[in-house]
Amino acid sequence: MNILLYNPDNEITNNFMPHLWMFLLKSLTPPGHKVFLIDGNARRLSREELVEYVRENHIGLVGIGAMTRMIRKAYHMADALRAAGVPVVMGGPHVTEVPDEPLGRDGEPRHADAVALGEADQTWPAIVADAERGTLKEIYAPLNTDGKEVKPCLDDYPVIPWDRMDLDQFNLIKHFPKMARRLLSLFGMTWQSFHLIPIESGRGCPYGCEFCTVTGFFGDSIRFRSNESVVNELLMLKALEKREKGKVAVFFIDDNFAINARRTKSLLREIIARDAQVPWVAQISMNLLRDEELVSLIAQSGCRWIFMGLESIDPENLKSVSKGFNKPDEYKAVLERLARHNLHAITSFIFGMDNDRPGVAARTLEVIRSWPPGLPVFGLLTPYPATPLYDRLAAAGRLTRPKHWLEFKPFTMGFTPLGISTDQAEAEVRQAWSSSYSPETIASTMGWLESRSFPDRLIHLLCCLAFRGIYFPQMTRREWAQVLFQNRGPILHLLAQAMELKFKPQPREPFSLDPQLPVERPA
Ligand code: B12
Ligand code: SF4
Repeated sequence: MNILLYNPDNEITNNFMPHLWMFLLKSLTPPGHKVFLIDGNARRLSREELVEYVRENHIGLVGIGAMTRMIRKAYHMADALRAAGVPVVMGGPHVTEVPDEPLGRDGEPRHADAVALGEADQTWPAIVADAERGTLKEIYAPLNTDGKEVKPCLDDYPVIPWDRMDLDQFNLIKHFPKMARRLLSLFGMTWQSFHLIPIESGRGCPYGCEFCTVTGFFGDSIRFRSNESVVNELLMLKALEKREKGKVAVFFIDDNFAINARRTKSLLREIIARDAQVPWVAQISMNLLRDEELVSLIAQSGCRWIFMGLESIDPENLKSVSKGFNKPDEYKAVLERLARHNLHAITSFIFGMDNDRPGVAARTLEVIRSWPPGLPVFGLLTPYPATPLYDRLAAAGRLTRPKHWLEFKPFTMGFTPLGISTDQAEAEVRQAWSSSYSPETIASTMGWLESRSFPDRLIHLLCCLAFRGIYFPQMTRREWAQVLFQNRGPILHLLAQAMELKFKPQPREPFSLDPQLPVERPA
């Protein structure tokens, strides 16, 4: 049977990384089937185009995965496929939390023939077998004989054959502006491809932050893959980049990559010992980054960016969402430690929490300005279905759009905050993005990074320009041209330095762990 796994686009931005679930399920598909992958973020298809693709390739089953944010689009596409007579199975966090919705058991139209609840590593082969026989059930759940949910153990994690997958649709080099490619080539970075590959080294997070889907979905007991299997995957990717004359970076998508510091350190030591370093990014809670040895190993093993959910600078807010383990007093020291190790921080903030008042953006920005510059991102507190936050707000009658996902609007509140109006909360987010990615801020950040290596600065500038696009639509050439023009100062400065370096060859700055790197931002 031919199977299509499809991930819809989010209708707003281009995603920069493929979704792991598709590659994982493809690897777990029993032999004898052919699996096609389409990520709508990389390859936008209309309903008609998708149906046409399915017809042309004689697809017998379509699997659709989606977060809450993309579910409206997922239903829209599923409806067209089902109307064309192709069975659709849906999986992922959203349909797991509200399975009645895709199955039309809530009185609304049905969108899926079957739903895979929770982690589908074990149920997927059964789904494929039933679909082939034409006996799809409505619900597939990973239950044992006592009817209890079983979380897959990651000891026997499959080998994902990245080196044999068609990754062309995820080649990011295609999105690099020509000027950036020319600049990179001046430094011998004549990459034919650039891929950001998702790898999981473990699943689960015990912290149970109120707004988060993860603890409920993956559970609070953490499961890890063996070091060997993770390192082998990295080595496979290194071989791939050599073969393709390209570049690979890795996103360890674990929810909390250092949740067990002892295990993380042993993995990082093995990465270093087996020379499996590639540039990588991971999500790590700030409380785990107090450990100097851990941060040093993180840097030595290839990490370049760490994503931290700082959420708020107000301890009361953090307590109100069960995230009191974040200590705002410590943020600066942690961020300075990362900067000393040449690690870039992606800091995430949420506005609209119960203790937020008008002016929260200005207050947060002032604090951010006292830190080494990073890549801040801002969002609004969003009640995702089945989270404790959703239940609390629903019980208090505070949800203004209880099914906000069916009328998805980015950066729009779905409930009434206590100390700030919804309009004001949305304006605060706008202000935070405008200020953090203004040409002035980007120029000042680049000034601060002046002592870093040229490639490091170039990549940071590209990240700033790309991150800006999370809030401000940047999908057309015209929009990109505007952004490049607005930021011509630091771009031309880098270009001039590139020329100077090219024509007056100098020893390249080594990757530095020098603890004397500046961590104070210039006034
Ligand atoms: C990586 C990641 C991202 C990446 C992008 C996604 C990508 N390209 O991989 C980035 C960083 C960009 C991102 C952004 C966001 N993310 Co995110 N992200 C994740 C993360 C950490 C890992 C996803 C992953 O690969 N997991 C591992 C795979 C194996 O698990 P899985 O996807 O759930 O798949 C399994 C099952 O669900 C099932 N399954 C999944 N799909 C399908 C389909 C079929 C047909 C079947 C049968 C089974 C099946 O089988 C798989 C194997 O068991 C998850 C948390 C998590 N641990 O999953 C959050 C998570 C998915 N993100 C979340 C959110 C909220 C967001 C944002 C909206 C955050 C924000 N405010 O901006 C944005 C939106 C992004 C967008 N494009 O619009 C939430 C989603 C909650 C929800 N109810 O939808 C999660 C769960 C985290 C959380 N804190 O709650 N994210
Ligand atoms: S630490 Fe992160 S992954 Fe864990 S529960 Fe909190 S928000 Fe979710």
